[in-house]
Amino acid sequence: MHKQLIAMSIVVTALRASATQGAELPRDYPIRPVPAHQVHFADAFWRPRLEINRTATIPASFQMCEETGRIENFKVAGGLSDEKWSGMFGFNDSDVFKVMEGAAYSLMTHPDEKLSAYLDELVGWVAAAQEDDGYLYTAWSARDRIAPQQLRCCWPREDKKWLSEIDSHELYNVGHMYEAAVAHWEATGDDRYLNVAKKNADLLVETFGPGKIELPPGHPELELALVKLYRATGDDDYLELAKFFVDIRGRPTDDRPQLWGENRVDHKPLIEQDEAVGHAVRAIYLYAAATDVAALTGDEALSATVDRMWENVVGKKTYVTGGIGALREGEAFGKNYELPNDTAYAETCANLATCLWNHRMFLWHGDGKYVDMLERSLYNGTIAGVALDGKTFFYPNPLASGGDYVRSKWFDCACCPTSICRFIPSAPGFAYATRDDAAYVNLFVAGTAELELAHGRVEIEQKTAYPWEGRVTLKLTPQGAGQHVALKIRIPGWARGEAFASDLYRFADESDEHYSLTVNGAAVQSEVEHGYVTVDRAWKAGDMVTLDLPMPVRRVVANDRVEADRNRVALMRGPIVYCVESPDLESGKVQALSLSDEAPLATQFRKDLLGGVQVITGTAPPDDNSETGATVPFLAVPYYAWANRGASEMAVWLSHTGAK
Ligand code: FUB
Ligand code: ZN
Repeated sequence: MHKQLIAMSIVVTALRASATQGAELPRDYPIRPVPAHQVHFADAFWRPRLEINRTATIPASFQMCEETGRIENFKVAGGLSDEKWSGMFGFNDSDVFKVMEGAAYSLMTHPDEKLSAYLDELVGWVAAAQEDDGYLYTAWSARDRIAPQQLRCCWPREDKKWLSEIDSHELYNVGHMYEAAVAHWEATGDDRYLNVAKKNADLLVETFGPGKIELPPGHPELELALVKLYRATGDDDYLELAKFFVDIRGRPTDDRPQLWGENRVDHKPLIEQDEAVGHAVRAIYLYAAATDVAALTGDEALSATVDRMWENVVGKKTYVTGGIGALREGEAFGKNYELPNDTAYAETCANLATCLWNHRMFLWHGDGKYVDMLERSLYNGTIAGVALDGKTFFYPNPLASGGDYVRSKWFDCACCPTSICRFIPSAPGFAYATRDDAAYVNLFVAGTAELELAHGRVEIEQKTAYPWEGRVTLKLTPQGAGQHVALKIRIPGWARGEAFASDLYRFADESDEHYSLTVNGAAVQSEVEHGYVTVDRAWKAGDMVTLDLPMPVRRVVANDRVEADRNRVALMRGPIVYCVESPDLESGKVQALSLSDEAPLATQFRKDLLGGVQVITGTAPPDDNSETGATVPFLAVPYYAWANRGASEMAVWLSHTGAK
């Protein structure tokens, strides 16, 4: 990232903070994330994923955007091409923006002239497609050159801009454009793309608001992006518009006398909601944006709302993999405790959206339970959405399969692959955070990070084979000798007897293994508070902290109200949720497997399997119901790695015998 820009945005933030102290927009998150580009992952788990995303997923997604006309559409709208606008969805523009965002992150860590030149070209086409007043939505601008029979949905049905927002995604698209533009500006220092974003956002500020058009985005996302643009530019109008869009939802207006209903999360004002319903991606993006707005404006009702929605989502509507959105119909949340396994939707976009939201909840409240949920989704439901080679994708992520479900190279509605492009490079940004002189270590990933604290910089070098091994060492190098740092290390719930951050799932078995912590070899006795142990002391270069998190194989059971999981058991080890897959069973019949509660379970690292994974092994009765007492071996693999060996039967929740 451009050093000057970092400095500039720190100055903007500081000025804004001092100018508004005690005034209307007084705040921000009390905890600051350490940006992804200041964190270097050098481990065997994440490093290859970041590389694969950079070298395979992003280029392949650009290629698909080319092949499917998504990129040509900008030229068509901008009068640079004689082709027709093509595609099925008005939100196809967003796919291009999302891949551009991922590519910009990639440039921050891997300067690449060819990619840089390609992005320049794309920025030119996006700018060409922007109308003079700032409006940008290729399906509208090229409406005379559209083949309507091709369109399945999501373009202006009304003969006017904006008013079809229930479906059109005019606002959703530009949200993704702002995020890409900010990333591009941060990566290159070139403000051409940022200026396209600002021109569009200025148009929105003129067009929407009290006494102007009073509508929320049909698909939340713009709210998050407006906050990002506000942070990048310091322009309060963008934050105010984000707040307007959050507040107007669920309130009838002249422009939308009939509310759009639950699927659009527009059934009642957000601050009156207490149950997550409707389209899961829309809902979670909205809660994440509401968390931003609550933190930045001090809106207490909104803050209480996001807390309440979190309790509902985590307490009653999340899969053990961290996935959300149970229903295919409407891509929606089910009822409380309605979590079917084989028909689970758990869209990749929804799963990764929970990481974005939980990260914000952590920055707001400083509690490790939010990072526990982030980690659960990150290592399980989210990365299951992309094959190990980064080239094929899941849209829904079921927790059981009869063997007829495989990843695809692309989708007509390509939101999930393009979300992966932008999400994976942002993962290092979840790992560390700061507050005054406190340094939070949230994710355990070998590598280095630079943290700016109130009294100077600290470099942390982390060594670990996580998620396969629970030993983590941290070497601190403070800028000043004897610098005071309150090092806050997350002790995951699963290492403290809690299988989940609510009573939705619990460990079925006991474990008497406990975590331990030493500083320079001397044991540290420190209570876990809000999910963290704190080592508050003066540090000198080379001080070493060693954390040992026990990682026995654990059986997990669901709350009895989850009908789909009754009489079933899942396996976890550390943060990883396991599944049994047919290639690993002699009989291939996953559903017939029944695990005895008493059967010992072992674990080993298999470097030859699925890119190197820790497997769980054991024995189970044969599936022919014979009563000979003979058993057959079984093996469980990490859920995220399933379906990488062709079509397979798979189950996370296994039948079992015994009293657990
Ligand atoms: O509507 C845009 C995206 O397409 C949503 O986020 C996904 O759920 C899919 O419907
Ligand atoms: Zn998606």
